[in-house]
Amino acid sequence: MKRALITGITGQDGSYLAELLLAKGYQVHGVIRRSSSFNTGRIDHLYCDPHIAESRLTLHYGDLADPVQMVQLVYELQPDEIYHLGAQSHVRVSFDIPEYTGDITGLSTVRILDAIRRAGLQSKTRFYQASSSEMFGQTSEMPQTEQTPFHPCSPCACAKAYAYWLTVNYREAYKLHASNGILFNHESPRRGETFVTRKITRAATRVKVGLQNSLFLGNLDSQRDWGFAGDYVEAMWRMLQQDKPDDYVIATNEAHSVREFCDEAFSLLDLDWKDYVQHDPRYERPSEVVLMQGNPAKAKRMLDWKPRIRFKELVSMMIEADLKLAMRELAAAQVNETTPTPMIPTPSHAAFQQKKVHSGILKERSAGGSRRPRRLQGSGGSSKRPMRSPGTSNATLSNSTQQSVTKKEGIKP
Ligand code: NDP
Ligand code: GDR
Repeated sequence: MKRALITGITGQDGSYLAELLLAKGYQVHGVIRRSSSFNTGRIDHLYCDPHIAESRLTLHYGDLADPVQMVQLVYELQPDEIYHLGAQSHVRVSFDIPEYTGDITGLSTVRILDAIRRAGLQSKTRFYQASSSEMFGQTSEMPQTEQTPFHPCSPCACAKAYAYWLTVNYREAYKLHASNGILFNHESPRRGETFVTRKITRAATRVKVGLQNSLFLGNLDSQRDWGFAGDYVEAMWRMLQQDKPDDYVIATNEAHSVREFCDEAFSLLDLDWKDYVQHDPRYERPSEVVLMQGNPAKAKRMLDWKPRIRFKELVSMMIEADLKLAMRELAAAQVNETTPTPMIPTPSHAAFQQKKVHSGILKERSAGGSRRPRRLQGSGGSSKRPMRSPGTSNATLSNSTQQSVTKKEGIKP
């Protein structure tokens, strides 16, 4: 039975990859961070009681900042394959914590590569590095291929470029089977909620059920090549099954703007995104990657890989999943209606207050009236409205609820 070690197993890609490897009969080991709140939501469905003999998923506490523990884990497990997915992966946040990002996203790669070498596993352990299209940055070449020069333009992208070259270096210097997957943006219902696609699908569906009335975004003009995470982890696995290690672009070769994503997502719910989306410059980056589009021809030729899910299907899949989630949140908020109002509103209470503001929309829809949301009286609200102002306003919420909503928007990257 093959043994794989996944860093970042609790993330979007880690969860899909763990599913894939377990389905292929692997014994899977994952590194998780100790956290004061639960951080295993994406893999809970895969986890079995370790006392059960046939359990093939084992989790180990660890941190990519701790080289001693990583070396020990590699030495003890002697894995056949290591998928290094763990990272501080948020580009906007990397401008706030550049040094930490360099440590976790960049240096962690050399820690693991060197652990393989020092454990004498060069000829046994195959290594996958989660490289990124972000490394191309401000390139003028379109679409980008494995030959396109890098011009990273964020601390996250610079750290990824360092890790990319270390992977190439260990391959050349020590003959490690080490490959870079240069993956373009890939999304899913499991995508973190502060990345733009999930932020949009969460907001659109919450608007639909009356739990939210606005969405603050940064640059709507940037374009990304968005694929489905489930397809992309298949490519990772295929890279490590090749006789020779190499580097591959994984993409759909199709680019869409954030604006198009908003349009597609809100339209699926019969909503006009322009009624709800507002601009907030805090979500812009000091330097932006304007357009990313990748040509996966090499992956198709060498790995027999191609994306199965395209843009519209991806948006639809995410909207469908988030609508179910929003309905559950609404039901939970309705249960809370019978409990006394707390002095300091909890998120679910704040959401419920908003839902009450929006109850007019739900009534209108269920009565078969206009599909456009009814505008409420008493607008005033935010002064930051360079785009079209939304149909409803926080001014109708209680002061404390309004503060909690504003704070939440303010801290989300
Ligand atoms: P996520 O942000 O969803 O997951 C990141 C994972 O890394 C989480 O499991 C997180 O743990 C873990 N992690 C973060 N810091 C540490 C640390 N100090 N020690 C141990 N673990 C840590 O990323 P994705 O799943 O989307 O992406 C996976 C990888 O692929 C990342 O390296 C990303 O940069 C790269 N990539 C992703 C692309 C995409 O579009 N998704 C495109 C190109 C590359 P926790 O859950 O506790 O936070
Ligand atoms: P990205 O993804 O930076 O490409 O990094 P993200 O979804 O964060 O941004 C995509 C584009 O949308 C614009 N944008 C916003 N982004 C966020 N997060 N929030 C907003 O409110 C918002 N408004 C507009 C951004 O400016 C950007 O142009 C992802 C990560 O998974 C990286 O780890 C990975 O390396 C790259 O994809 C490939």
